[in-house]
Amino acid sequence: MRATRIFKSLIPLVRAGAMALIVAVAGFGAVSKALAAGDNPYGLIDPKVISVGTMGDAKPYTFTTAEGEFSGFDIELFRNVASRLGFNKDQVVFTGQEFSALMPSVANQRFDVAVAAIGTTEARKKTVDFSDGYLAGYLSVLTADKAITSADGLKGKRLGVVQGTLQEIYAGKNFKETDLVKFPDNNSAVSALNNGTVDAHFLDYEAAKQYGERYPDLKIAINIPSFDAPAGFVIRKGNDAFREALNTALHAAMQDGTWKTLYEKWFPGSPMPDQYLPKK
Ligand code: SNW
Repeated sequence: MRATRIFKSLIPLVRAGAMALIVAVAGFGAVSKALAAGDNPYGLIDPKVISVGTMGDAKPYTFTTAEGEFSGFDIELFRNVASRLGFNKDQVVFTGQEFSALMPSVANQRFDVAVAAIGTTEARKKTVDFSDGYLAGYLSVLTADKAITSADGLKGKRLGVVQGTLQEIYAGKNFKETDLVKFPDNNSAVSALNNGTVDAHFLDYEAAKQYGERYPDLKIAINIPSFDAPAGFVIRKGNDAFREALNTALHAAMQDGTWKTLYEKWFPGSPMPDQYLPKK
């Protein structure tokens, strides 16, 4: 009897507490208002922030600056897209991870999205979903060895690949009699290349170009087209509202010239593909 009475007397208190919480949270703006309404339209881990998995050593796509900030084409494009969904700079949180962990981490809800020049393939679509494409280019072999000018030249050589990349898959299928050496990230592979542990490293074209500028002995020797696997934002399977919102914002960023501006900033001198430019 007594317990019930105490319990009942607590109900208004609990109600008041909940109301106070909702009123407090509602003060933080549009995103938080949706939260107060119990709303999470994009199915985010935390409705107030977009949690993004990325890489620290894939410059100029994505990398960490000396100040420890994430930067690069993919990062700036994603920030711009997120701002169109109402998420400002502080509401987009980037975390660096090994490439091979990115897609599993999205599938396991550690991140809402992965952004790191991740190519769209049927195999990957079995575990995660992709936004529309925003970048298409080459897979490139970087080396100081002048004997390497074609797949043939890789025979008997040691070639670095980052685990889980399209480069790993392509090399395994197409570079016969080449020793593949798997690395967790680009920096460790390029260190191995510079100290002679491997003869070449296989990575994305713009990142290869960047390492070539940093270490002038290293040249791009082979380019493999990867236009059938354009990079997209990777999201959890079935998170359609988020995917559609990202696509709408992405197309707006292409249409108003934002994409072009970022492309010219981060990939100067590279040919400009017209499929992502404003349509008349
Ligand atoms: O398939 C290409 C795409 O055409 C564009 O050139 C950007 O890079 C790719 O998406 C391939 N990127 C690799 C992959 O998806 C490696 C990504 C990385 O190192 N961050 O496996």
